[in-house]
Amino acid sequence: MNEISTNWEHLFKLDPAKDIPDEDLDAICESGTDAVVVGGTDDVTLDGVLDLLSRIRRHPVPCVLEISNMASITPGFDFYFIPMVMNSTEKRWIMDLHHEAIKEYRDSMNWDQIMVEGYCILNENAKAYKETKCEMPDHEDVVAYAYMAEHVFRLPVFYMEYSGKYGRPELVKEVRKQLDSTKLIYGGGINSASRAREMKEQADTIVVGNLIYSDINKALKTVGAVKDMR
Ligand code: 1GP
Repeated sequence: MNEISTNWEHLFKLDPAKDIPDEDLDAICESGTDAVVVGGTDDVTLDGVLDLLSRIRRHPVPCVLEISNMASITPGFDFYFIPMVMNSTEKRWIMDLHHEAIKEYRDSMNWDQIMVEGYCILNENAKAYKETKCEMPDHEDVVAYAYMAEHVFRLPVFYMEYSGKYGRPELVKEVRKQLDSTKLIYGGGINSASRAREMKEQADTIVVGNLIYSDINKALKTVGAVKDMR
């Protein structure tokens, strides 16, 4: 396991399809977050990714590309996260796209920079849920996916993705209990410092996305909320 998955507590996720003023982007990068992730579902283009990359690069914060499609893959990021959507009903989102990418990029892949994420998408209204043709797991299913992420696939990370919706802390807690070496990332619906703290009590890492665009000041406060827990 590498530094990526062991130490990070707070991540901001920027969507390349959304506009963000320089002032807000600078504040995000200088907030004390552990890394800024670039990732989205709809309209993720190479131009959009490169624009964010060049602006984030003015700051020392680590910069991660969460790969959503082949067309927007580019060198220049510190790390690359590759989602493997465990509750997708289509093999394409679990293995085939990855297979295609390996054939194309194998010679230039540096595995010290790459992390495969066992994704479990838990909001049926999320674009990513629909796009990847997910089915909704019940609690027992989620716990079993987490167990598989660690013991079957030996993934460094299991990501409970509620994108746009706040999840159930009790379920996150239950999932966390399954995991030993695999780290737990939680993302979705964190719209306040107290929610950030509540989910960080259960998960190793929390991700804040939409709040950056709806209320930048509240988004910035989630960093301190998490870091003050130590
Ligand atoms: C999305 O998990 C992240 O991929 C964060 O979710 O946008 O709801 O904060 P929100």
